[in-house]
Amino acid sequence: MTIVLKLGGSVVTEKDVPETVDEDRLASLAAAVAGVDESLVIVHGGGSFGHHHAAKYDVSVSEGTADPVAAREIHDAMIRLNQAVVGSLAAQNVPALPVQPLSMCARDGNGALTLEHSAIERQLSEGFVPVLHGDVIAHEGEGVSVLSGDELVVRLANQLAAERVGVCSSVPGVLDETGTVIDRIDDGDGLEHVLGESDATDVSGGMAGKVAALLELDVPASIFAPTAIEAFLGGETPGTTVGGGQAGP
Ligand code: IP8
Repeated sequence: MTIVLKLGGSVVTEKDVPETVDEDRLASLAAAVAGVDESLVIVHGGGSFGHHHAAKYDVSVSEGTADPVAAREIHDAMIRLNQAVVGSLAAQNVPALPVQPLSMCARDGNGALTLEHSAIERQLSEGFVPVLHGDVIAHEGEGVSVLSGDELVVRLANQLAAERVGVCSSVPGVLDETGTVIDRIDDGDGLEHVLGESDATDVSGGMAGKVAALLELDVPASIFAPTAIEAFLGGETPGTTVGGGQAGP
């Protein structure tokens, strides 16, 4: 079985403090991941690394920049966070390898994403845990634009035919108007209350962007808080289950 797990940027960093890793949180997530026997792909978001730099240059998933200085600044910040995530996993003896989306993904002029996944497939079959991240990628007519970790999760899960998808977030799921976790979301209708702005600087669309991206999955995804990671990795479906058509629990 293949599992794709996203570690949200607001989970692994202090999202309001530029370039600050939440070391304790990351270590506890890495310890949970160390117990997994299945094929596992990890994707992490930008948190206080990518988003601040992207916002500085007005770069988002749709608005690009042709400035190589800006592109490198955003990418390099994500590399620093990726090194911290891979380092924390390695400290728990997880066979983690860093993988850079900038080198394997691109968008065409309509925004359609291509991802060359053969190296990831080979890394998995050799027993490694590829660790990818939100990034900047070449975008036809735009220079580079942001690739969110959620887009990456969806594309990887569909192309690798992953059986399970988990998104570890700073909230226990998608919340309704009363703050209660919504059990299941099958489409975007009636979800205006979750389509608001993210609290901190977020160039990928916050929870709205996350739900919209996850609705493109072939299998259901669970959105859950860090406290539920062991339950998810143990086969449960904590938090909110999004998308996946009829294949849900
Ligand atoms: O936090 C965004 O990834 P996300 C990555 O998953 C950058 O939306 C470069 C801002």
